[in-house]
Amino acid sequence: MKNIMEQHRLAFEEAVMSFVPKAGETYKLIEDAMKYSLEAGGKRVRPVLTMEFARVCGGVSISAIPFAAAVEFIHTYSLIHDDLPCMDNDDMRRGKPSSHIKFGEANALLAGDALLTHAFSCIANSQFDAKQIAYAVKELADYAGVNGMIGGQVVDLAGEDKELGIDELFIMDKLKTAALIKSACVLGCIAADRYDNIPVAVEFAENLGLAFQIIDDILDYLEGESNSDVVSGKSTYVSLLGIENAKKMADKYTNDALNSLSKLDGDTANLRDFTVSLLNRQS
Ligand code: GRG
Repeated sequence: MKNIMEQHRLAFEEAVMSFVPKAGETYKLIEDAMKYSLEAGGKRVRPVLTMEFARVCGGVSISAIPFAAAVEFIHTYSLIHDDLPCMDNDDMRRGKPSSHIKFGEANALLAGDALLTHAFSCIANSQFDAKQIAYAVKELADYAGVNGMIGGQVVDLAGEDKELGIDELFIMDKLKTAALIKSACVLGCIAADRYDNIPVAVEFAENLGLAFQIIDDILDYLEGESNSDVVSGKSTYVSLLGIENAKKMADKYTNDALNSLSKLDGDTANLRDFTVSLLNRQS
């Protein structure tokens, strides 16, 4: 029997393409571009967190899939835009040519825009009641917006011209990485009507998000010259703290995330295993 997070992932994979809108024949290219970037290859960390938070909070994991899809759509749009020549200029994503390499820069920009816009349609057209829908839209917009992922990306871009200190790095990653992970956990609570669990979900997600980003930096460093952030000389936890201290920092935030989970009253065993598995991941 597969573990529960793997079951969530498989259920999500089966459903995710059904959330992509059908485009008219003349402009079907946009549907193809959305599907291309959404196709399997991503780890689906955020959607499985939404589904598991819904379950831990007493809801049904598969009924949270429209919320999980919304978060994954936003995540995928951010990756498409991040790969563009005007941002990180990466030719490969999830083991395939990036969207702009495959479809051209303008269509990649539009595919990202379409995913961003449609994320809110996934929520608005879901089976949840009006309060849940309104709350989910507000939370996702806030975490993906100016004081969330977008703000983090602005700090990241500023870091191309000057070295960021460790405090700025934390500010950047709380926004760029942890904010969307927060939205995933919060939307799971909303799907189960457990608004009271949101503060703990946010605390857990901030710790997990920081651990996740520090590990991402460590993996990039180990990849060496094939990684654009390493080659461009951007500040990272590894460049500022050294590899051993970066590993200790990832351990610390993983433990903090596990401590946050102790404050939830549901069965958090799967979330615990998942948190530890992200610390030990190789990609
Ligand atoms: C362009 C608005 C805008 C934002 C971009 C998400 C992002 C901000 C940039 C992507 C680059 C990056 C390293 C972001 C940090 C978050 C992160 C580690 C993203 C990768 O997430 P994974 O590992 O990716 O979950 P997969 O492919 O597995 O879904």
